[in-house]
Amino acid sequence: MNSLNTLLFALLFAYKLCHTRGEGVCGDWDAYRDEKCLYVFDGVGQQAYDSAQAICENNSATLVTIHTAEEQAFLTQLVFEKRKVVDDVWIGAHRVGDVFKWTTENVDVGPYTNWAKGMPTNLTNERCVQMLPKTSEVGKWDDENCTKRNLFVCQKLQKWTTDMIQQTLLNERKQLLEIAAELEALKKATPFPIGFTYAQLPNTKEPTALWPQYTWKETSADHAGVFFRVVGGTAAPFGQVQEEASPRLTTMEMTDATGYKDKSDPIAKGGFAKLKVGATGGPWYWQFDVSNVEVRPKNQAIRIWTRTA
Ligand SMILES: [Ca+2]
Repeated sequence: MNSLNTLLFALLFAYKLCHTRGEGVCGDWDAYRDEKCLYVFDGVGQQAYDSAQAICENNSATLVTIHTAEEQAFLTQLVFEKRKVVDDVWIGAHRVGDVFKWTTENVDVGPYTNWAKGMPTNLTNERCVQMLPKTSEVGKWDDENCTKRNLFVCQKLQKWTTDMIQQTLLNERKQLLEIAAELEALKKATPFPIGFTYAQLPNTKEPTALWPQYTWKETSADHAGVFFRVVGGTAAPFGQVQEEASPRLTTMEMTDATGYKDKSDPIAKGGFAKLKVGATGGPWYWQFDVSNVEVRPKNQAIRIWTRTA
């Protein structure tokens, strides 16, 4: 298994762990994914923040912490809809100096936050964080005096039995093998291998914008000004540049009544043909202008790109 597959294995394993439901391991607590068991303490009366934390600890738990919008949504639903709480509820964050921290994890709150409008007020005596029950801002956070008495939510890690772990691992292994096979197929199906050439027509996006996951280099200069034609017929061999050519005046020749013949020098492209036209009273010369324009069909310049990485 290469390093990409190893990484994928680890990520998928972590992902699946998070998505395996934790029912049955939390008893009368509520399972959040397979991470936590949550309990809304609404039967022990409202408590000050420290007291709420102590009650959690007596239950081998801590006040709840929230790190994602999904976690918040689950908690909001659990507390205010399922348990129908109508009061403010402590969560496990408090302010130290200017910074809010998750109390038991001792890490700063964020980057996910869910402050109510205008919160935190950061008043000197408002150092603990509660969730609000009001419909307009249900689940939103507000800093509040830690001595205020609130309901509260405790969390603890789920404890898995070895049977659960084994069954999960077996299921994961089976799915991972299937996914690894799909990944292999996908890798083979990469649409643009390195070296792939892309012709960019006018008014279309550059491949660097269309497929930014690849590295592209403009290679127009390798083909500057050149038209393309299919090999065969009077075309040059594959890959060889055939210099331009067009029918044009190259020599002038004349014969007069006496049989006198004269012939011009070879006429350079874009040059003049000079030819003597009379032996007596002359000589006289005609000059013929030869144009120096390439023969070309109507055309529009394009760009060529090559994928380099
Ligand atoms: Ca406040």
